[in-house]
Amino acid sequence: MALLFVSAADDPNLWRAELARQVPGLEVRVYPDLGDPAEIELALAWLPPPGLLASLPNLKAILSLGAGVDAMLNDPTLPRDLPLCRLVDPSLTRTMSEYVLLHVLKYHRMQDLFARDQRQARWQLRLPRAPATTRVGVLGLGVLGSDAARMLRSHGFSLRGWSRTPKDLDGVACFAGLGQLPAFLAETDILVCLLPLTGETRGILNRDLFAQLPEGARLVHVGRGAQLVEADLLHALDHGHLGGATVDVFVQEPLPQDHPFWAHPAIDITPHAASYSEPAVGAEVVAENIRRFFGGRPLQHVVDRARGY
Ligand code: NDP
Ligand code: OXD
Repeated sequence: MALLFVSAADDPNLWRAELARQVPGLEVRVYPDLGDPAEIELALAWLPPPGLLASLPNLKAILSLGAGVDAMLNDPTLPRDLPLCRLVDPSLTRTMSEYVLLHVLKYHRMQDLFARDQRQARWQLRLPRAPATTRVGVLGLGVLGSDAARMLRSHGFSLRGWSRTPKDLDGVACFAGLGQLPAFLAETDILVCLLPLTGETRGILNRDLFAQLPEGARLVHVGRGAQLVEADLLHALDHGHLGGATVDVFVQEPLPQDHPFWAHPAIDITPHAASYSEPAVGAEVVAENIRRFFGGRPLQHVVDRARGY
């Protein structure tokens, strides 16, 4: 029995060493060196080539190396009857919350405006305000969204959050469902998107949604590229309704060289780098699922395929 590791974004040697330490005896093969495909029962994967997992005749479970599993679910050949587990990892959560805090603080402290002033050699005093005067809204209150909301709350920001089903989070005004989305948006100065990509969230960051935000609102987008209608963001920024955007995820990754986001003065870009799963930490979570698999116990963080996340 072997586990196949497939990822162009993660270091296979670090993961192999950590998994060997935590699950003695586990054989880890690194794609594309499959060996005998019939011996592979587990796959640990981030963006596997479409069709690869379907070609493993004895695969029993798929463990995602990412929190979002939309790309795997979009592969029509993905075996339907196998459990698919997403990554829920404290190091991924911490690094994401740090990223969100960093960029919310950037807007709250007007660092984006100071940067623009600097490019024009303009000396302009802008006085800081109390965090409670900045209203941050988090789309998605799952593992990542709720942690980011908690961290922002502890810095004193005024917090609201939106999810599919109702939530109760200390110090966070919670809204749920499409019916409550307008009320959530109307009082959000900085909008953070931490939604999974599903049929319902594809294209959700569009002209109509931006128009419901207060004038000058900022966007921090860390969900998935296809949630954002890129032309609508450019329109909202260029017509002054939105004041700035930080974008980590894109319809096409890597972002093409000639994409208008690169040079836009009101857009900050990072290359899908908001968060990171440290192998030593991520492997602990994965190892627990591998032990559960061997022991015939229920796996953790199994994706609800009907829901799409
Ligand atoms: P979770 O599954 O834990 O949480 C998802 C949240 O989104 C839940 O609160 C859920 O609501 C809400 N949601 C889903 N669909 C809808 C909808 N139609 N309307 C309103 N709310 C909805 O996911 P995570 O927090 O772990 O991750 C979220 C996403 O972050 C990932 O799917 C991925 O796309 C992105 N991500 C990006 C990274 C990056 O580096 N940029 C890194 C890691 C993740 P409910 O609670 O009611 O079910
Ligand atoms: C993701 C991840 O889902 O990096 O984007 O975990």
